[in-house]
Amino acid sequence: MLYPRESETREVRSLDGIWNFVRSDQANPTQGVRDEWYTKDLSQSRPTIPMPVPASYNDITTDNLRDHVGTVWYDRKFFVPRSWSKNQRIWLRFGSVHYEAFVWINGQKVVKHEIGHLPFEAEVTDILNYGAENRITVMCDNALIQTTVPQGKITEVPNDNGMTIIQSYTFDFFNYAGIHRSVHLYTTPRTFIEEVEVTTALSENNSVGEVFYSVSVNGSAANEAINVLNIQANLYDKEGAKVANTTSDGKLDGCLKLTGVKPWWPYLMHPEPGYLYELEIKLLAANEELLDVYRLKVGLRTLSWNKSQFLINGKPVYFRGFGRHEDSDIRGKGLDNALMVRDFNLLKWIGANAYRTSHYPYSEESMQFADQHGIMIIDECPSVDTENYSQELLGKHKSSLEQLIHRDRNHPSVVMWSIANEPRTASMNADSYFELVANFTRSLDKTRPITAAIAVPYTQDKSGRHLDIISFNRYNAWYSNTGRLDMVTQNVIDEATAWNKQYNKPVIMSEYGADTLEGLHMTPAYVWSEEFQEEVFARHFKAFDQLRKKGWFIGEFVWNFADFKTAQSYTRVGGNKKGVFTRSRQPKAAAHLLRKRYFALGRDLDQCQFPEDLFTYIADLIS
Ligand code: BDP
Repeated sequence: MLYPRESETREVRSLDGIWNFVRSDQANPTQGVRDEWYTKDLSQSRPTIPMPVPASYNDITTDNLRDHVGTVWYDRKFFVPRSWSKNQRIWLRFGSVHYEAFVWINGQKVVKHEIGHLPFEAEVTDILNYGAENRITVMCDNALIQTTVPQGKITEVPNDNGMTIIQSYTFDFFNYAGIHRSVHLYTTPRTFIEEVEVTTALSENNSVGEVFYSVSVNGSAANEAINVLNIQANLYDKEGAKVANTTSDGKLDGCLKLTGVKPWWPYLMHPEPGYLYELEIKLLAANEELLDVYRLKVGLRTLSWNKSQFLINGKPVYFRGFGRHEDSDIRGKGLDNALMVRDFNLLKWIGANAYRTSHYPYSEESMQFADQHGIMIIDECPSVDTENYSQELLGKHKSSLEQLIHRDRNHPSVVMWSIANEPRTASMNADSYFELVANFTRSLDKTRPITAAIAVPYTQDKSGRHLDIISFNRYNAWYSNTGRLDMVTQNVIDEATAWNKQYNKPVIMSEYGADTLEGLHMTPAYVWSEEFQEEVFARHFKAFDQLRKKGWFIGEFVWNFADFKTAQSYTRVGGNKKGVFTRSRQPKAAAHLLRKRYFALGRDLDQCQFPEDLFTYIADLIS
C-alpha cells in the first residue's frame, strides 16, 4: 500500500484534528451498532467529548477512560470540494487504528480493519457528497483475545458494583488504543498506480547500480488495455538531476541503471549516510497521455548474510542500537512529529545505527525518517508473547506480516523482519507454527533476513532453525540473579555462544537492561539506581567485546530507548523504567556511557569521527 503523496495527478487532504468521541457502555459494547449511531451525528445519540486525532484516547481525559475495555466511537464532519467529483477516484486512508476499526461515511459502511499499527484504506468515490458536507464515523474496539495479534484475555469479574470486564495481557506495554495515526482523503485518477515495488542491486565495487521497479495498476482501463499502458521511470539524485530513465513498452516493470552511484549507508558507516534518490513513476496511456504520477524515495543498497555475518553493500555490519516503543506522555501511541524528530536527534547524538520496532510496526513517517537518516530498522510485526497456537492465530499473524511487508518493503532502512517477540517457542506446536510463519515471510521477501527475539532457554527453543539470524533477550542481574553484577559477563558470553553453537547462525543480543529511576543514586550500585544501570551496561559491554572477536556476534540492543507506560503492576513504578532516556526524552547517566561506547564502536569498526563533546575535559594528564 502506497503512502499518500501529492503529485500533479493526486491531491491529499488531512482529516486530523479534534473529533467527537463517545465511550460505549462496557457492558453493552454493540449497542451503538444495534442503534445505528453511525446514521446521524454521534451527539444525537450520546453526549460527546472532544478527542484529538491522531492520539491514543486513554490519557486524554481525567476519568477512567484509560482502562476502558471494548468499543469507543469517533465522528467528525468534513467538506469535499465540488472539483473532486470530476473524473477521479477518492480514497479514505487510516495510518492505523488500534485494535479493530469499523468505518462509515454518511451512514454507509466503508471499511473494517483488524490489527493495530498498520494502514488501511477504502474507496469512497461513490459515497461522498461533492460540494457538500460529509460525516465520518469510526468505531474502535481495543479488546484483545487469544486470536488477536497481539493476544490478550477478557474476563468478567465481580467488583464493588456487581460485575466488570477486565482486559489482561502478558506483554509489557500499555494497550493504548484509538486513531493512532493520521487520517487522509486522497484522490487518484480513474486508472492509477496502485503499488510500486522496488529492489536494488550494486556492482563494480558499489559504483554501478540497478533499480528494479514493478508497478501494479488499478482502474477500468487496466484490464482491457494493460498492454497499451506504459511506465516511464525517472531517477533523480539529491540535487534533482536526472541520473537514469527508461520507458517500458507495454510492461509494468523495468530496470534503471546508473553509474557513479551513491549507495545508501547506515549512520556513521559512511560520511554521507542515508543517501536517497527520487524515483518518479509515470503511467502513460498508449497515446502518451499522462494518467498518473507517483514519486518515492529510493536508497541503493544490497543486503547479504551468511552463517556468521550480516553485510550491507558488502561490508559487515555491527548493530548498536535499541529496542524502543512508540510511547509518550498524554498522546500514548499517537503519532507526534515533535517526538519523532527529538528521538532521531537522540539516536544520532548517542551514536546508534539501528533499532527494532518492538513490538509492532511504527509509523510510516518514522520509516521515511529512518531512510533519510541512515538508521537501520529491524521491522517487527505485532506478535508478542505468542502462545496458544491456533489456525486462526496463524492466519492473523501471517496477515500482519503481509500487511507490514507490503507497507515497508521499499524502505532501504528496513534490513530485517522480526516475526515475533518472545514467542513461547518451547511448546511443541511452536516448531511447525514458526516454520509456516518464516516460510510465509520469505515467500513475500527474499531480500531480507528473518529473525525473532527469543527469550526461552536455547535448550528448549523450537523456532531458531527457521530463522536466518538469532536474536535473544536476557536480563542478567535483573530478572535472573537480581543485583548480581558479578554474574553478567560470563553468562552473556556463554548464552550467546550456546545459541551460535546450536544453530550456526549470526547472533544478536536484542534486549538487556535494568529498570532505573532517574535521580536515584546509590554506591555501591543497587537495583533501580543510575549507578546500577551503568554497571549492568558496562558488564554487558565486556561480554560483547569478547563475543565480537568470535566473528558471529553481530549486534547489541539495549532495552529500552526511553521509559514507557505499562499495565499496572507492583514491579512497575509508573511504567517500565529501563529507558536510557526518561519518558520526556532526557538522558539518564547511562546515556552518556552508552554514547561513549557506540561512538567507540563506530570509530573502531567504521572509522567514524568522535563528536567534540564526547569526552569531558578532566586534566592534562588524560587524553
Ligand atoms: C522483555 C520483553 C519487553 C519487556 C522487558 C522488560 O520483550 O517487552 O518490556 O522484557 O521486562 O521480556 O523490561
